[in-house]
Amino acid sequence: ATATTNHVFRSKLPDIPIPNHLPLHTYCFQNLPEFSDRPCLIVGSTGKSYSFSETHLIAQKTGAGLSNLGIQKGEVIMILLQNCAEFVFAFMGASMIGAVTTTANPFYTAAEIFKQVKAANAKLIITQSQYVNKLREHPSSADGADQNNFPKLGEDFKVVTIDDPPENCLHFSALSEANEKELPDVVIDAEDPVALPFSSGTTGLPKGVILTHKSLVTSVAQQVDGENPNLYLKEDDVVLCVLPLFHIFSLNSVLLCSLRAGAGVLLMHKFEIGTLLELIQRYRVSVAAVVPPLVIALAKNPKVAEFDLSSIRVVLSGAAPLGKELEEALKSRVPEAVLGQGYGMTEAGPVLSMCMAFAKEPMPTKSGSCGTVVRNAELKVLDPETGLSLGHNQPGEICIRGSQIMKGYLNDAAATATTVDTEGWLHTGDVGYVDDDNEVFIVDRVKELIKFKGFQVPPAELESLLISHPSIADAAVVPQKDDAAGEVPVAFVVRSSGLELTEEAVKEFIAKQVVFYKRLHKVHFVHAIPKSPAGKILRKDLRAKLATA
Ligand code: AYL
Repeated sequence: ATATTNHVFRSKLPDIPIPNHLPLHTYCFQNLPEFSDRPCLIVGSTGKSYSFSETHLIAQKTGAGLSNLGIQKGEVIMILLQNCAEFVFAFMGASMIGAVTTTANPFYTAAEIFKQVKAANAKLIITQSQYVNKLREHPSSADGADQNNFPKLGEDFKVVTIDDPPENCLHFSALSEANEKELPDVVIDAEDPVALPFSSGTTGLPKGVILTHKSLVTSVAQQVDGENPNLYLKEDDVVLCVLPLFHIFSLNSVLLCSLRAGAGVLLMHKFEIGTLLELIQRYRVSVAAVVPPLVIALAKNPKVAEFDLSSIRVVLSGAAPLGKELEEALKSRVPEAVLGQGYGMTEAGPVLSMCMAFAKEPMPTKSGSCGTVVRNAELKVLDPETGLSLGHNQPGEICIRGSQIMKGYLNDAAATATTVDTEGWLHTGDVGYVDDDNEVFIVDRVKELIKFKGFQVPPAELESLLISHPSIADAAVVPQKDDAAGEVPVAFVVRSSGLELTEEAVKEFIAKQVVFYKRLHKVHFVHAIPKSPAGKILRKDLRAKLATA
């Protein structure tokens, strides 16, 4: 290894002019005249499709409708939906009136939803009737929250459903059938927020991540713009959208990139292997964005052999590490396709690196690599000891700088300051290195975050719930490796009195309050949680304990 240097890594592709002065919707629909009649959205479950011009028009109507319902520039709406066309109309429509969209998982419990509604100050929620009950029942105050402190349906926020509206709710047609001529004439600054996904980042509870028009335009351009785009999407591509749009991977790299490039988006509201294979075959899906658990299904499920997947030319895996053996196993199933990874983090806008084999003029890549840093950005690898940036092949904390990264966390200057330093570098909490060919390899994570099938499980959230239990004195939650999910959360718990509290009771207590993927898979009772003199949980020690158990 060479001595420490101040090394900055760049893309192998030249920088390009990026029109990041434009609002996101203007940028995404900028090339629309070239493909206005081509299919833009295809709804897998019904076969209904919307052309680019139809999608653009309904988004405008939806923007006008949001405005008619009182949503103003800078205000937040929440989309609480599985993948569907309405998701797209609402997100783009909100952008058109300068409003901000926060997205959440419709499987969240009432408590999880309310925390986000409150933190984001959402004025309107777009959902499905089956989830409305969760918006009425005020979550139990397990974390000591005051019942009167919760926003109320009808008073603090309106609810719109995409199906038959329950009492006090409106139907989505109130938005999508508004007169597009009533779209208000708002002036949008590139630095205005447009999306507010929630992420726990390197530490603590989920926080609102402010992504501006400039961030998202830059990120999309880094992927699909230029004479030699890093992620080459064309008009005749059909891009699989089975990963949830409420997560930034799918929202950015699937939806926004396809809109910009003129590719069709095949929407699937949930993952089911049979339906997925059938739709891939029927619509001749050419680009598939996946997460490692989906790669497992495609590589191992015997049903795969019964379908024609020869249309797939690109498989993009992201959001969690993809093992080499798994990559090889998938290769044998789709031999014509190029397989590679994207590496992202919500706060990074989100894409840091992308496989160069996806470029219009592809370059060879190695199995296991997460791609090369995107163009118009700088990446460095920090030595945790010296704070200096490292050269090739030396692992350290990955940092990224560029116009795509978040503006900051919502109402949390302290967390923003620990994540983005004064020179503009975003510290990811991921450990990785850049090899001699400038390919990025992620080898570890120094942040708390647990990833279950690519979904975030913030330990601090589970720890605060655990500590709220009357019989628990202290607790820590760490990841445990798992073949199917990548990682699962397991807890170390100190009982406050006696030995009555059982593992089952602890698991049950958590399961009632959180979405399925945050459930504890194991509880270890201990006498004390190992902590540093400053009181920080020594997570490494606990993880090591699990590894040797
Ligand atoms: P968040 N390999 C290993 N770890 C990964 C990878 C990868 N390819 N991608 C993401 N991670 C981990 O905010 C890493 O620890 O965003 C990172 O800090 O939910 C964390 O997940 C961030 O989790 C793309 C490709 C977006 C990927 C993404 C990832 C968004 C996940 C767009 O094109």
